[in-house]
Amino acid sequence: MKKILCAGLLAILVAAPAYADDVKVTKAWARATAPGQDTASIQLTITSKKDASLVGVESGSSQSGEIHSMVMEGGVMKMRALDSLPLPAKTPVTLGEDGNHLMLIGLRKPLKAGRKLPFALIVKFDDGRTATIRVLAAIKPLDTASDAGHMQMHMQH
Ligand SMILES: [Cu+2]
Repeated sequence: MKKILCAGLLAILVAAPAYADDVKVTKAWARATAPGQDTASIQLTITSKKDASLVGVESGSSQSGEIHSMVMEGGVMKMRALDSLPLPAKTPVTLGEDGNHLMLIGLRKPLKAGRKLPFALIVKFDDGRTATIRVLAAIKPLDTASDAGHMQMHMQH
């Protein structure tokens, strides 16, 4: 990562030299989109060296991004947008397993399996500083069986 200083990464290092390094993101992935689907759910593991919160997600590939959690409401699983998600120091937080995930809304083009989806996470440290972490998510082939339920929920947003 550090060896490749593309223009975008350089900008981050200049803006937040110490802090971009304090957050590690691994196993980021999304599913390829089905025809007509314009949202993408991203799963990943994020670890911050210091107490912080995940406060945003954005991508040039979509109009907006949200942090989502799944909650039971009257026996029905629903998604709710979170303003922030706590990232306790040195504790890996996995978005995906527990129903939390990142959602890109208004995709500008379909996600194709095998390509990469660039996006950025906005992390706010408890000392008030913020950092932007650029990540590439792997795009996995569409799994229609397990994705149908998720898409259904998003149509009800
Ligand atoms: Cu969602």
